Amino acid sequence: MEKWVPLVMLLFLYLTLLMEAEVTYDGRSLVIDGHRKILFSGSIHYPRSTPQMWPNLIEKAKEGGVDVIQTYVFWNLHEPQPGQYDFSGRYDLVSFIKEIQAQGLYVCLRIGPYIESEWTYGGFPFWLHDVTGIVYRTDNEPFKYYMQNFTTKIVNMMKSEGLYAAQGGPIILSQIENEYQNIQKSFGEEGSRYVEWAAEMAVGLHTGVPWVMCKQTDAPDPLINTCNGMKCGETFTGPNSPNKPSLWTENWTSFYQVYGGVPYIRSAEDIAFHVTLFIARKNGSYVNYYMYHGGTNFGRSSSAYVITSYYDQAPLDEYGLLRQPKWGHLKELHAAIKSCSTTLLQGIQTNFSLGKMQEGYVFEDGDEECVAFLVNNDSVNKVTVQFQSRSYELLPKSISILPDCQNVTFNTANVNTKSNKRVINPVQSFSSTDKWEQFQDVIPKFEDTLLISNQLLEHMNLTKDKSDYLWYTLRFEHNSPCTESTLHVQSAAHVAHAFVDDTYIGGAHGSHDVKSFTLEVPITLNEGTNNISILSVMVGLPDSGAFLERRFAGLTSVEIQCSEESYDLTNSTWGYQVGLLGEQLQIYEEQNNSPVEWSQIGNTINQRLTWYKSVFDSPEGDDPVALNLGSMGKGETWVNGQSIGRYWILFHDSNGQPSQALYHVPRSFLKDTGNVLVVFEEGGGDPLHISINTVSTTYLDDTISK
Ligand SMILES: *[C@@H]1O[C@H](CO)[C@@H](O)[C@H](O)[C@H]1NC(C)=O
Ligand SMILES: *[C@@H]1O[C@H](CO)[C@@H](O)[C@H](O)[C@H]1NC(C)=O
Ligand SMILES: *[C@@H]1O[C@H](CO)[C@@H](O)[C@H](O)[C@H]1NC(C)=O
Ligand SMILES: *[C@@H]1O[C@H](CO)[C@@H](O)[C@H](O)[C@H]1NC(C)=O
Ligand SMILES: *[C@@H]1O[C@H](CO)[C@@H](O)[C@H](O)[C@H]1NC(C)=O
Ligand SMILES: *[C@@H]1O[C@H](CO)[C@@H](O)[C@H](O)[C@H]1NC(C)=O
Ligand SMILES: *[C@@H]1O[C@H](CO)[C@@H](O)[C@H](O)[C@H]1NC(C)=O
Ligand SMILES: CC(=O)N[C@H]1CO[C@H](CO)[C@@H](O)[C@@H]1O
Ligand SMILES: CC(=O)N[C@H]1CO[C@H](CO)[C@@H](O)[C@@H]1O
Repeated sequence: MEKWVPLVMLLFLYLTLLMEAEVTYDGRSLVIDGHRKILFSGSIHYPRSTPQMWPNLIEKAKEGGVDVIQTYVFWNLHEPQPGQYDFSGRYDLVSFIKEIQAQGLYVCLRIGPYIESEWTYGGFPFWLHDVTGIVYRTDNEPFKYYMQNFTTKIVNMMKSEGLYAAQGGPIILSQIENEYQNIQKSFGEEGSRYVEWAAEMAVGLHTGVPWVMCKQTDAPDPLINTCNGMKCGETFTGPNSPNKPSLWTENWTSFYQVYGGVPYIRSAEDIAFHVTLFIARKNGSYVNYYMYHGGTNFGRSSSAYVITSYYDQAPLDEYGLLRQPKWGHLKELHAAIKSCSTTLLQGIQTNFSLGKMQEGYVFEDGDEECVAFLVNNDSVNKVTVQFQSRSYELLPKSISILPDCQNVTFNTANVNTKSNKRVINPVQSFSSTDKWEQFQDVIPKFEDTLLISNQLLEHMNLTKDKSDYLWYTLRFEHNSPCTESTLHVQSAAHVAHAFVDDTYIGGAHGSHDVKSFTLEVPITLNEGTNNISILSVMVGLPDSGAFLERRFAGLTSVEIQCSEESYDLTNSTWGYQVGLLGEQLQIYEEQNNSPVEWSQIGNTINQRLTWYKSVFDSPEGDDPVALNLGSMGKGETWVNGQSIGRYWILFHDSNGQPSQALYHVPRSFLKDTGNVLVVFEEGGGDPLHISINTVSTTYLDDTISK
């Protein structure tokens, strides 16, 4: 036996050597195993879908001509408390990467660990806020300690699973920090020192693959500065060294959507134009679509005012279905570029004018190989240009690709893929009152509150992101007669609902762009004690900007105007309660013994602070499932104890429509029968008109596709 061991080991060593890929770069591209590569990459974030969806999403990306899957790493999910880690279920980063590897694609791992990404607190775990002396993202010892600790944890995990290309794994590229240049000025010298430190720290982890810093023009060697944006073919100032390639880490396929906003539709033609321009004009050799699949911000994971559906307009929609013609048009573009990538990567680039608004780019490799791009930047007129004594008609705002400098194989404005549209099939309704039970949440009494302070405390510092909700409650003694009294509340974010005794008197909210707001409502005061309670609500934590640790949310001043008198209650004695009773009791969990008495619902709709519960069977088939919550107001929904996200129907967009009415319920959250649906309604809604739907797409000539 013993004799065999060295032989087996040798064989094993030989096999691993065969598979190990060295990743370096030069002025043209990443160099994998000695070969330059043009790579198309697509962002898919593992916690925004489910492990059951991953294989299909990756397969569709691969079929669409994507070579690399790019993902952020979500620190707040993985380290909910310092030193306590969670990599289970949707958070299973290693399984996600192994699935990508199994399908033969590469990975770009953007560790951050600051990620922004419209993710609550930009991906930071909230406990960082309470670390003594911390200032995020600058030359600050406590911050650097935790950043290095988490980055090291992830890198070591990848290494121990053999996931770096240098070990035979799929990871070819990694990212430290994220668009730091946006805030660097706020930190002066300390900011520059931090960039140096972050680069050195990352390189010191010896992953064997290059690191990038995106939107960081001065990324220190050997890190590569990369471009984020919609038009990197026009905006990118280029690599900061001739030895570094032009890489585009975020080419936005759409834009994230906020409550009150409308979807940002970016056409397939426009994306194709700018991707091609980046390759032709900037020698671009890596383009990542942000997002290729956006998915869902489950639970309370979205950042301030960002809706639950994420980049639904991406080539794969929220449900993972092809969005056509985007997916198909980009697939054709990828094939056209790949057909001539050797020439693009080895050839010499020249450019020339073809007219006032027309230009050409040619890549020539010796006398044999030649690739041309003919650009028409006129967005109105098509034009005919002469190139190498042949005529070419160029469509408005388009680029023609000529892999042999003769024949056009692709024009960015000429879409051959058929368009499709989404079909929503209602399969179940909840229209009868006996399908529902309800539980009325309770407005806390001042004397029951556990925390008292004689000032208005900051919202996030109390909730620690364990809940969206914070009650501010006080007793107001009042003995003089008073006509036309009003309550004035100022809040720094995001929503406030005011109650006197148990009666609702009014509410107000801010928006993504203007977070502060004023609530001004008439109030009828009793002689004697008045119990005033204000529910402050956040819709996700902020995710960007300098000094995130110092942000202020919640109430900033409260005043009662009574006849000529004005009572400033800002520094009165306030009692606080974090979260709702139903949240504390976790009544959305699947339980045999409910901790509360659920009651039959009456005919009353539009009740505030009400929990609703029902049961439903899984729709037949495999089509994705969605709840239509269009009849509700604002709140959060759970299916079998798992939160499918916040909803906010009452916040209409400029067309008078809710920004999102349909909410994805992943198939893997469902059982065949007896699924428990729990809805917490904050603003008043009608549960009888909620419906269960399946989602599919149809091509505009009516053939159903998946
Ligand atoms: C990270 O911090 C934890 C404690 O929170 C410690 O156990 C661990 O050793 C640290 N890891 C590194 C790589 O510093
Ligand atoms: C592209 O590469 C060519 C060499 O083939 C070089 O002359 C040119 O300056 C590069 N263009 C850009 C924008 O980097
Ligand atoms: C070639 O491209 C460069 C950079 O975009 C531009 O400044 C120059 O005018 C172009 N040359 C011609 C002949 O169009
Ligand atoms: C096209 O024209 C616009 C102005 O209309 C300009 O901003 C842009 O840089 C031009 N792009 C190219 C590729 O020439
Ligand atoms: C957060 O609350 C703690 C008490 O719980 C207090 O000591 C601290 O000053 C507060 N921090 C901020 C930034 O409000
Ligand atoms: C205010 O709350 C106190 C204690 O909870 C209660 O005794 C009193 O009746 C309430 N006042 C009114 C007007 O409801
Ligand atoms: C409330 O107290 C704070 C300090 O605790 C003070 O700065 C502020 O001026 C006071 N506001 C009012 C309206 O009295
Ligand atoms: C860097 C960059 O190109 N940013 C652009 C991204 O797209 C938006 C919307 O079109 C532009 O406003 C930015 O300038
Ligand atoms: C594959 C292909 O279409 N080749 C054509 C390219 O253009 C030349 C000259 O215009 C034709 O002769 C080829 O047949």
